[in-house]
Amino acid sequence: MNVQIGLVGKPNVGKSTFFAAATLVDVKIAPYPFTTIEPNVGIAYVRIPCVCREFNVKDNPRNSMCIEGNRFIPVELVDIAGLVPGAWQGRGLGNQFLDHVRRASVLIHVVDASGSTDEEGRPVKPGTRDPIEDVLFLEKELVMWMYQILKKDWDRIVRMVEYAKKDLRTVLLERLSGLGISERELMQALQELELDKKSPGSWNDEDLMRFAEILRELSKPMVIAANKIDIPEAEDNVKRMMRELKKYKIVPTSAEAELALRRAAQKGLIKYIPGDPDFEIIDKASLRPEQEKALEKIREIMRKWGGTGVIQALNTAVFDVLGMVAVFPVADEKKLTDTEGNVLPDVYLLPRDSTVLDLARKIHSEIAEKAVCAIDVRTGRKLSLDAKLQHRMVIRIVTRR
Ligand SMILES: Nc1nc2c(ncn2[C@@H]2O[C@H](COP(=O)(O)OP(=O)(O)OP(=O)(O)O)[C@@H](O)[C@H]2O)c(=O)[nH]1
Ligand SMILES: [Mg+2]
Repeated sequence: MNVQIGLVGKPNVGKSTFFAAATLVDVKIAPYPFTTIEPNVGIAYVRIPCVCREFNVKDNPRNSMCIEGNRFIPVELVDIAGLVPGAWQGRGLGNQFLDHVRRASVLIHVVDASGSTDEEGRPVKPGTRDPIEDVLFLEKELVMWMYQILKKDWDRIVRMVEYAKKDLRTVLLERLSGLGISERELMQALQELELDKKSPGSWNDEDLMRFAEILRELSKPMVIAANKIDIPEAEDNVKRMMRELKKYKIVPTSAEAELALRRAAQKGLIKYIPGDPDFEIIDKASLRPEQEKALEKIREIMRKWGGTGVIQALNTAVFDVLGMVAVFPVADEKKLTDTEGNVLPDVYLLPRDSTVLDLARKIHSEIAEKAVCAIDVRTGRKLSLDAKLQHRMVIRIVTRR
């Protein structure tokens, strides 16, 4: 698995609740700050329409799941400790926190949209805290963190480039490799700011700060989960966030509702496919009145917002923000099977702009060595090894013997 999604945010906003709902791993959830200290790591799923219905086959998935024509693809989810202002200087669980951010390819910033927690996560009356402040603060923490990593070493970087005549890109890439920044991202950042034309000795603080800002955007792209939408005060805040924070994708969520639904479904009380806009009560007689009331309240929230938003937030992170594609490789393009006869067994998530050859490499190095071309199974068309993959393609890789 190559996608790691990090859940970040100040304490007490619902990160662990989101994590528990998405993974069904039992973790500690409590109404006070710093409940989570060690990060929780688990498997969550993104959801796409499976191709089984379109091809009219009954599939037997191996690396994913298919529920009534919806394919659920595993991704790694990490629930990180809460972040408080000044973390980049080591406040709170600062350094530990940032260490876990390093590994994530995309972040879901869980925000308390109801405004019922202050800047450090202590409970306050709903509507008191402006969640937009929380978004801006986290952004600043991440930028300052990157800025400080660069700043600390800048004199050395200058010496290496100007006296030891090393290439700026190579030196920066090495310095930033721990942050998961690729060469392409680095080049893009340098070009956008026209810093590639400037010698590092002449960069001023403002250059360094803008550079850190762009690196943040490129290397740790972010989705905002505007959480706690079940609290009435959240509604106006969510609307305002959508108006004022155009730079981010904002997904309204109720992690608590999703967790309740998944648990009820696990117990067989309801039928709910994660990500659906609604659910069905299976056995009304076995529900206690307060359970039924709680479920009906959740239904109202879902009607209003189109669902609980948890799967939507994960999907937005993987497909919209990272731009990944999900591809179904098969060995037999007529039967849509692998070599063992499993129908549509696997689906792979690949980064934006991946090619047929990238897919082959991902399946097996031997397949990549022997690959000559591929078939787009939907159209029957031949694809070269450098052809770009598209989302929901079914592909047969043709190999020489
Ligand atoms: N109303 C409402 N409450 C929620 C929601 N999600 C989480 N909560 C509550 O918010 C409180 C904090 O939840 P946690 O999941 O522990 O928060 P956290 O962000 O992991 O907190 P730390 O680990 O301390 O950083 C708990 O009382 C949850 O029940 C939600 O969608 N709606
Ligand atoms: Mg937590």
